[in-house]
Amino acid sequence: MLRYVTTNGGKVREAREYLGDEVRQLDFDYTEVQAAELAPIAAHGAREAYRHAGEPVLVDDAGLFVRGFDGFPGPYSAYVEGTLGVEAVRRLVSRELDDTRATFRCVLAYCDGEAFDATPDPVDRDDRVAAAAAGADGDADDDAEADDTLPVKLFEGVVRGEIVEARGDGGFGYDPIFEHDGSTFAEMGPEEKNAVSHRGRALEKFGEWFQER
Ligand code: ITT
Repeated sequence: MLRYVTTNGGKVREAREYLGDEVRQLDFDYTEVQAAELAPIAAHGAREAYRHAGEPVLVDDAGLFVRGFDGFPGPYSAYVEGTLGVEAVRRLVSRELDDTRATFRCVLAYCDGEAFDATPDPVDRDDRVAAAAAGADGDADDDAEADDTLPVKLFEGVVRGEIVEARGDGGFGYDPIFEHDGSTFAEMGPEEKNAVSHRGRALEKFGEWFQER
């Protein structure tokens, strides 16, 4: 059984549209290492979640990257949603920026403890850098070295859009203020959102690979 590792029920609902009922949520709050990219965070999370669950896991790390803010809030999107809030992000963008373009990104990281062609080096190397940094902070028991040998496969989806005044009441998180092709994600039904969204694109890639596996 595949475990979708997230504390966010909205993500699981979207994943089920692609992967069916075989997917079960694993409500596990893995350590989010500090990194400028989503990939090392997701890879680290997948290894930790697999060690915790002992069965195949899929971690979903996502974020909203505002172009005029050099990608902020990016990997910090959940923290910013919980502190400033979505509406404050919208106001900040409209006050400070002429260019309101943004992208949503989603990285899925799969780990089942078995060997396969892991995602090429850069991601794993970043992960090692993050793990080494955690070790340098004095965490002598850090088992990052053993962890590193666990292959992780990554799948990424990206969608471009604009930050707009909130519209719609579907979806979750930043959906009401993210417009793609004339509609906000919160104005779209789940299928419609999945067909174009960052998560939908990543899930599609994962689904194809997983089926062959
Ligand atoms: P987990 O880490 O437990 O999976 P989370 O909600 O904290 O749950 P992330 O760390 O990936 O998820 O944070 C991503 C942030 O972006 C968070 O504030 C989400 O609400 C938001 N987000 C992610 N995907 C989204 C989507 O499809 N639509 C709107 N907001 C989204």
